This record gives sequence, C-alpha cells and structure tokens, in this order.
Amino acid sequence: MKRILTYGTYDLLHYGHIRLLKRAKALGDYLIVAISTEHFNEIKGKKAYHNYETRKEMLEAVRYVDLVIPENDWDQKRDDVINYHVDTVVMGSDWDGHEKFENLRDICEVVYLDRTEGVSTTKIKEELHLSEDNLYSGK
Ligand code: C2G
Repeated sequence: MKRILTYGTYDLLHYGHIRLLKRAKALGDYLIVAISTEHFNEIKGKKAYHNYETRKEMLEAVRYVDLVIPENDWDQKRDDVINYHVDTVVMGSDWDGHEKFENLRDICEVVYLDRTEGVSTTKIKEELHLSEDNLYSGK
C-alpha cells in the first residue's frame, strides 16, 4: 500500500486541482490531502473563499482522495510523513525545489507534477469579479 501525501489550500476547487490529485493518486494506492486551515492561510498570506470545513467536504467528495487532514503550519510536514507512514509527497511544479519539501527527502520520496496552465483560484476570483460575461453561458 503506497501512501501519497499532498498539501494545499484547494479553494474554489477547479480542474487544475483535480488533475493534480488524479496524477498524485496514480503514483500510489492511498492519497492524503492536507488542506490549509484559516490560521495557516493567514500565515501564507492567503484568504480562502470557502472555510476549512467546506473545502474539506469538497475534497472528500473527489474520487482520488482517501483522507483529508488539516495543515496548520509549515513545520508539520515531517510529522505528517512519519505519522501517516507516507511514501511519497507530491506537489505541483510551482513548489519544485522548495526547501519545505526538499527537506523531506531523507524520509520519503518527493515528486513535483506539472502545474495545469490557464487556471488558478486567483484567476477565477478576478474574472468572476469583473463581469457576468466571464460566466459560461452554456450556449
Ligand atoms: N495546482 C496545479 N495547477 C493549478 C493550480 C494548482 O497543479 N493550475 C496545484 C498546486 O501546485 C498545489 C495544489 O494544486 O500542489 C494546490 O494548490 P493551492 O490550493 O494553490 O495550494 P498552495 O497555496 O500552493 O498551498 O504547504 C504547501 C501549501 O499549503 C501549498
């Protein structure tokens, strides 16, 4: 049973997130997603539209996800890997080489997967705010 762990805010869940989760799950048998609490989002300087419980509920509905746990601070990753018996930590390529993940290489594999271009929570927020024209009309 190969256990995979990934981290993120996962706000306004979009296909970039889903494609990351799908590819992460394909690397093993069990996928744990640690999502940022409001407290940790503040530390990251991010403000999520949905609160932790809602983001957790949405991720738990994704077929690739087996367990959702809270991410409260930068420094829990080592404990997470040990406590959840993780084989591989997976992140999107925007995190490639980041010390918070590179520092885990002595206790697990670390894999960065290409980010999906053209979509981000920030882009969605900006475009939805601009005008109704950005909404998919279905025509
Ligand atoms: N992602 C992606 N493609 C996108 C957007 C996001 O592959 N178009 C990936 C990111 O690389 C990340 C995951 O989806 O691996 C979650 O993205 P965010 O919710 O933006 O997470 P982030 O703010 O990067 O938080 O401790 C690490 C942090 O909690 C990561």
